[in-house]
Parts: sequence; C-alpha cells; structure tokens
Amino acid sequence: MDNKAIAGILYETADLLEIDGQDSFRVRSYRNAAQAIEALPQQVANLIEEPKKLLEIPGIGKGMVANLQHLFKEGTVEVHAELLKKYRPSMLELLKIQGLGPKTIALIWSAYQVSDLDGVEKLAREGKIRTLPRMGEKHEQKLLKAIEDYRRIGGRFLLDVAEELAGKLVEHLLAAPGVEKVTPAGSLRRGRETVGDLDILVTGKACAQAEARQEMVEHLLRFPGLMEVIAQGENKISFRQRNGMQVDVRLLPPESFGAAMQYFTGSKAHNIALRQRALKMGYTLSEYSLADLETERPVAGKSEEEIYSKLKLDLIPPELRENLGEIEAAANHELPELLVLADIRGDVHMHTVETDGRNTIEEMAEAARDRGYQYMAITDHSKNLAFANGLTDERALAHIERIRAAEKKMKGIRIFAGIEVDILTDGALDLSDSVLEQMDIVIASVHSQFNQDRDTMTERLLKAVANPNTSVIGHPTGRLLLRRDAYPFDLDKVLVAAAKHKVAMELNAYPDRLDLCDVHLRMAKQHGVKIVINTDSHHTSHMEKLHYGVTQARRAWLTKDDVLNTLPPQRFAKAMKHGW
Ligand code: DGT
Ligand code: CA
Ligand code: CA
Ligand code: ZN
Repeated sequence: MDNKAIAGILYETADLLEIDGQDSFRVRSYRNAAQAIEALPQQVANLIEEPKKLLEIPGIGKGMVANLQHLFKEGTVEVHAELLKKYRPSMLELLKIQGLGPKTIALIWSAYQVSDLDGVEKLAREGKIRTLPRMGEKHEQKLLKAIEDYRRIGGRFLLDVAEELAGKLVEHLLAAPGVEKVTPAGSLRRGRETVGDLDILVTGKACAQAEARQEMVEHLLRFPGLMEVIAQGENKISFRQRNGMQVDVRLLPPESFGAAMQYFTGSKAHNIALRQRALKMGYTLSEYSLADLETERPVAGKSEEEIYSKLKLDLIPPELRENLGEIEAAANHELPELLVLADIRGDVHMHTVETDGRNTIEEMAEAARDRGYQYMAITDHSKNLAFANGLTDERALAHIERIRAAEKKMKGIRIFAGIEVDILTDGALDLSDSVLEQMDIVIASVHSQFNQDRDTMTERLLKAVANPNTSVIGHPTGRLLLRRDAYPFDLDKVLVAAAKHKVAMELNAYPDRLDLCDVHLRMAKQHGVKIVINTDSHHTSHMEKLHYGVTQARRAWLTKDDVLNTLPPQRFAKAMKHGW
C-alpha cells in the first residue's frame, strides 16, 4: 500500500468521523496525518516496523501509529471500517457532490437514514430536504443541480487515472496462478479522453476450472483499494474502487478471448456496424465468436486479427473504432498509417523554475535527452500570468541567453529558445515584437478572460494567429477535462486563418487538457493545419505524458506527416517560422 492510498483512507476516516458528529479535534488529527503522509518523501510501508521513525513525522502520534500498524497487518483502519459499516460505502460518494459537506450529510442521515446518491436525489425531488434545519427550497434546487452536474461529468475519470488503475490491476491479476492473459478493453483501450468504467478481460486455466477460478477470484478481491463488490457472477465480477471507479472483470475461455476483446473494446457504434457486415457475409458476431449463420459453427474467436480478417477487413486499430468511416477504409485497405510515439522527435512546450516550473533548463533538457528526443524547447510564461511569475521583456531576453548557454553546454540534444506568450484580451501578444522575433518558437495561449463572448474571443484568436511572430496556438480551446468547458469561439474560422498564416495548433497532451481534442484535430487536418504535440511539462516527470497526446492524434486519424514535431531539428525550426 503506497502513501497515496494510506492518505486516502485517513481522509475518508476524517470525513466519516465528521458525519458521525465526533469532536473536531479527532477529525483534525486524521486529516493532519493524511496530509503529512501525502507529503512524505519515503514510503510508510518501509517505516512500519520502526514506530519511532513514524512518531517523528509531524502530525503523527501514538494512536495514529497504532492505526497504521493495524492497517498493514489487517488491511483496515478500525474506526474507518466501523463507520463504513454503519453508513455504507455509498456515503463517501455523497461527499463528492458540490455543496454537500459532512454537516449536511449528517443532517440527512439523522432525519432519514439515507446514505446514497439516488436516495438523496429522491428526497430532494420530494421536497424533503428543504424542511431540514437551516435548509430551504433554494438549497434543495442547488443540490439537485449539483447532483445532475456530478452525474454528467463526475462519473467519468481522466485517462491517466484509468490507465494507472488498469496497470495495477493487470499486474495484480497476472500474479494469480492460472492467469495467462489480462487486457484492458472498453474506452480505455480505444484511448477515449475520459473513461466511465474499466473493462478488464482475463483468460487462462484459472477461468476454465471451478477450483482455480475460486482461488483467482479470491485473489482479485484482495486488490488494494477495492471498496465494494457490486455484482459477482459466474463470468463477471464488478466492483468499485475507493476513488469511485467501477471495474468490470470478465473471465473468458481462450477460444473466445479475441471475440471478447473485439466486443468489449467497442465502441458500441463500431460493434453494431461490424455485426451488420458479418450478417451480410453470412456470419453472426457475438462476444463469444464469429460463427456461421446457418450451422452456428464458430469460424473465428481466438484473436481479433482472425475476426477482422474473416470479415475481409484490415485490422482496425482500437483508437479508430468509433464507426466514423474506419470499416469502409479497412475494407478498401485505406486505413491511414497512424502516428506512433516513436515518430515524435521533440517536446517543445515546457516550463522551468524561471516561471512556474519545478526544474531548471538543464534538468528539463537532460530528461528530454533521456527520452531519446533530438530537440526540445523551453517555453516559459509571459508577464500577464503574474501568479506564475511570468517573464517581462527584459527577463525573457536574459532567459534566451540562459537557454543559448545551456544549448552550448549540452551534448546530444538541441534546445530551442521559446516562450508561451499570453494572448491579451484584445488579441495582442504580451511581449514586444523585438523580443518575440528572437525566439525559435512562440506558443501563443489564452490564460485569462475566458468569459468573453464568442465573436470577441474569435477575433482575439484570429489576431493572435495573424501575428507574424506566432508559431503555435497553445491549448487552443482552454478546456480542462471534467472541470472547465472550452471558451466559446469559431474554431473553423481560426483554422482557416491558421492554414493561411501557417500557424500550427497545439495538441496539449496533458491528460486534463487533451486540447485540441480528437474531433477538432480531424477538423484541423481537413483544413490543412499542422499539429504540434506537447506535454506542457512543469516537471521532468511530466514528459512521459506525451503518449496521451499521441493516442488522441491517432483517434483523429493523424499520420506522421500531420505533426510537425516529427520533423528533424532543422526542418522543425523552419516550420516554427511558418515554413511548412
Ligand atoms: P465508458 O465505460 O463509458 O467509458 O465506455 P465504454 O466504451 O468502455 O462502454 P462500456 O463500458 O459500457 O462497454 C464496453 C464495451 O462493450 C463497449 O465499448 C461496447 C460493448 N458494448 C456494451 N454494450 C453494448 C451493446 O449494447 N451493444 C454492443 N454491440 N456492444 C456493447
Ligand atoms: Ca468502460
Ligand atoms: Ca463496462
Ligand atoms: Zn498554457
């Protein structure tokens, strides 16, 4: 169990104690301990045999050490387990609703003994919340709206969260005896920008024989962070993780594994279209096999390749399976040769300690070189972004000097001098032309005044695109996944202008941006606008997020030719000066 998981349990305990009406001192002691453990550089797991060292951590007393020891020995924190039993795990989900804190939840519980989202929603609809002390009709309406918002986006998770959980689960399952193959399917395998639930497919001897299967399921249920089992059947186990994510695990015989991979990867729309094609060719397609329509004899099922090939289709990469023309393209052998991570030769949007990054130019450059890049660019913020300590003209010039000096010193990687310059409210760029002209790459981004009306925002972006110093528009729509919508503007118009001025659009690969998104990337390609895929790293460890961008680019049918940072350094530099 890692520190993050331990802190999670302690935070929950604090919330549950508060709901339970216990004294604030006790509540705070759990919250403080959680914070301390979250920030701890070494793992609690390594200190658990040394209570003295644990006691040295500020915010951790004898009682908390006992809790931690119990957690490592028995797998639970006692008071946490007791309270979860009393209120049921569904109570924790209530805390995620905007405006619903422990105090209100406690009120609802004491009046109605309701502790789940559906129950609370029903109470609100029946007008039973407004009658509670210190509540009213307004509160009730707000609550209903908050539940609606939560249902709309709250049930989904960012791609990196889903991928990390899937990775751990795959590893956990592979450690069970008799398990041969474990694969994530569903939206995660298709690389959708957010994931609703995880679909995990398992095959091997452990799926075929009752006793082995029992043992495997028991092993599965010991997965760290598993909170409650939702359903358990012969071939499928569904459970919910502590972070709220639902996981569906399916146990499959080897002869159906390919058919199940195909079916559960989806998308639903792709599956329906594929099944129609199968029927026309005299087959039925199901999660078990591709079978002859008349005799019902399976003709394929072990692998996806086999199924697509029997249907006279080239193998369709999972990212394309959305019924957006991929089946026709596969039938005509016209699927594009999609971009792959290895095509990317440089990451060209990153920040350093000079503004709001956490590493130096040299540290970032070394990390980029270690990833095998031929080039990279330092693009710190400009002065309009005051809270990020953005650069003035003078500081920007001095920073260019530092970047050039680092470039001279470093072997094995080209360091471009760049800037992420704010697009001001009127569309002007935040630094002088004479400074911007000296940059190898100018990423122009909107970081303020997101609430302008559509026409004003469109004009603002058009002006930035037309600026001769602009090479790339950074995170063009400004959205933050599951948090903030894109600002309104006419993307079509901006793309037309970008094609004319040869200004590239960024695909910001950071998992809570993925901006431009797949649909917009496809639009960009249709307009003949080139893409630059960046991580926007603020720390060396962020650079590995680039693959999320590559996945979105693949979903948009992009090839190497559509992406400028696949070019060798000289040609890339030229492209940043409108030379593409
Ligand atoms: P999510 O979980 O909302 O991010 O999206 P998916 O695509 O993972 O959807 P999910 O988990 O409901 O189902 C997994 C796959 O199973 C889905 O992509 C396609 C397949 N599937 C589910 N329901 C149906 C259905 O009614 N018909 C067909 N043909 N396929 C289905
Ligand atoms: Ca799913
Ligand atoms: Ca599912
Ligand atoms: Zn930015």
